[in-house]
Amino acid sequence: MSELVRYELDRGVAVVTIDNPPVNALSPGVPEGIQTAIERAAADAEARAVVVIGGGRTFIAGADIREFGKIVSGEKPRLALYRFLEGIEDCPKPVVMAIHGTALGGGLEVAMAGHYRVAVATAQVGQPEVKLGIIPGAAGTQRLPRLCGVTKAAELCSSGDPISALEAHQAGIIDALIAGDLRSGAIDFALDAATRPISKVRDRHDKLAQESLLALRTRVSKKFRGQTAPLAAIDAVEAAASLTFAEGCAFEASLFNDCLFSSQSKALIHIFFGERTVAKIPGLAKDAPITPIAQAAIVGAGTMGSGIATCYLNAGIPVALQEAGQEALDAGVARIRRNLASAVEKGRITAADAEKRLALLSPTLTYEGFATADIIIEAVFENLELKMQTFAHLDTIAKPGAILATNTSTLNIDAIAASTRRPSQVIGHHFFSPAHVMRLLEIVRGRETSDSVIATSMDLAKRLKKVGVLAGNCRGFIGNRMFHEYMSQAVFLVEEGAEPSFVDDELSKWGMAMGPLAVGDLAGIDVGWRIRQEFKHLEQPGVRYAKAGDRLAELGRYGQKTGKGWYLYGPDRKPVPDPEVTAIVETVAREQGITRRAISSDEVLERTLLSLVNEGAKILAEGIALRAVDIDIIYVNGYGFPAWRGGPMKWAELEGLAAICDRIRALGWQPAPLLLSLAEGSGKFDA
Ligand code: HSC
Repeated sequence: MSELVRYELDRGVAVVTIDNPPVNALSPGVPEGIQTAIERAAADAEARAVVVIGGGRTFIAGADIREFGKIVSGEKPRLALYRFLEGIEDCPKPVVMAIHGTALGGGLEVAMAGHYRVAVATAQVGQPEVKLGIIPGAAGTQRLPRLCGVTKAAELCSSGDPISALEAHQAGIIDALIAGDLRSGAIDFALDAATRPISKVRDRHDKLAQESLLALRTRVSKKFRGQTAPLAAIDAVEAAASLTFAEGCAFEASLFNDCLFSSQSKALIHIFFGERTVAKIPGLAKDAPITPIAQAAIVGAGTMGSGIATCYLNAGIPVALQEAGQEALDAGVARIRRNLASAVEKGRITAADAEKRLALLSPTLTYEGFATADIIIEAVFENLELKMQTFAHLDTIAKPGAILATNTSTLNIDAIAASTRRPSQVIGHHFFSPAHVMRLLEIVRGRETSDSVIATSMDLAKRLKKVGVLAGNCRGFIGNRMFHEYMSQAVFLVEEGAEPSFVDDELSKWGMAMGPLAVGDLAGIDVGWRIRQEFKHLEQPGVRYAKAGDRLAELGRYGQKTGKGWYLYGPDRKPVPDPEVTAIVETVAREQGITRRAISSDEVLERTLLSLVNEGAKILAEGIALRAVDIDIIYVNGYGFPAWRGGPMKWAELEGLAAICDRIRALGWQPAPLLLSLAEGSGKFDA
């Protein structure tokens, strides 16, 4: 027997245990091990039935995704996989799949090849392949509709979202829920099943009626704009109703192949592993102690402060929230209440949960509760002098060992740290607005930040349900330094003749969650304007600066909050193009001697996207980002960059770095030296 799969007899049942930590993926050796065990059980006179169960924390989490990159042709491995699953189904003794943790992707496909599935109530099942840019590739699109019907199967395969064991039981995917010990319950179930005839899922037809999937297709096209796998998953499931099982599998196989070899799947797999890679910090002392965070305090109850407070409350961490004036403090508390109420409305938490969380909040005008806090987060106005004063004060009240974090989005962490006597305890925690919604936390290390403070921050990010990415200290760090270049190009394009809505539409058609100018209106044009004032002394003669945004801010057009910015906004907050903006921009262009002209869609995409890539490469070369994937994870989670394009750096790599350098030159710019050297070498950022 393989080391990855164990075989033992228990009360006359062959128990086959998969033991491939951490998640029992179907790595090489696992399918072979299961197959051998099933054959042994079939021949074992003492075994009346078989139970297949996962060792450790889960059933099978799917195919081994790391293996996908090695596949050059999908044919051979998949055919072997189909035969392996049919081998389970052809076992003359009942095979019961006992599920705990997750049965995902290939894991659920293995489970469906069994004659029965039982699960503990906490288990989850699903076909998440579309999240990796592929579709189920081991007959999942053909067996699932045979268990739960075409519509439900198409929903599961196209959304990629898992469902609870309870829902799977109601849908017919799971035959029984086991209370108490899973292994023992599954053996009881198997002994009972041994008294009944066996039926194979692939032979079932009773749930295979043709159903209209039009509404689902429309929903999926909208939700997964630009992606091919979700619609391909629907096609494959739909085919189950009209084709034989073997024909359906062949159809699935051809769609699976198209998806597997697409750049969308490469991009999404890169993001899957990237989200796990960013948690690993090379060079950080392995034994760096993680400070237990039991209590937090926040300075500033504005939009950011109250959003950050909501995150901490959601994680069950008590928060002292300070503001200088009663009115502002009350407004902050009201915002937190609204955030929690909205989670209740959406059914994410109960009203009782919301009250419990709110009870953890202590609003204060006097820094009460700060002296005992394990972490203090500063979320005051984006002004260096103010932040330095705030930190100097926090230094006098925080307990020794407390972490002092700043939510600055651009300012110098070292300057802020220098205003305290404990620069090693100071770090940037750059949250993205709305802070309780956006998944990204950019963690900015200063020159003297200790390993322990970094390790604690990375750990805390997970507790707050964020993706924490470590960045070095420079103006704007990773995210906003790149965004500055991107936004500047968007504004230049408008100054040169493009309508704001044209720039935004082209980028959102390309896949960005929102266009940059609409983002500016959402975040507040005044924010960027104030930051530019802060850095005005650094402006150089002969270098072009985006002026039109400043002009809008000077006219009080701050964006959504004032009802007008790059667009006009009514109560529905939908952006409406405003001829006044065109007139303002024309004036700004005239003042700068710019002759306005027609701008093509290509030019919009090239200038905005390549500005991101070129600046990203500089950031990488300077060591501000640890790896290219850190930049990608920041852009996908904080800036609405489409995950299926892999983030700006992976996108550039998939386009070909040599071609990217040529395209940058064609714009009259200099490619970053790192891009040039990689283009001549491996063509890959992580080589
Ligand atoms: C699939 O199954 C396709 C099928 O249709 C078969 C197709 C046939 C193809 C034939 C060839 C032609 N593989 O997330 P965590 C690693 S597609 C490899 O921190 P958690 C992960 O990288 C697959 N590695 O744990 C991490 O490694 P690290 C469908 C995998 O408890 C470690 O395990 N399945 C892996 O928070 C721990 O992971 C999925 O998409 C995998 N499948 O969450 C499920 N899964 O420590 C993907 C995990 O070195 N996985 N790893 O960083 C998950 O959603 C989550 O990992 C779990 C656990 C919910 C399972």
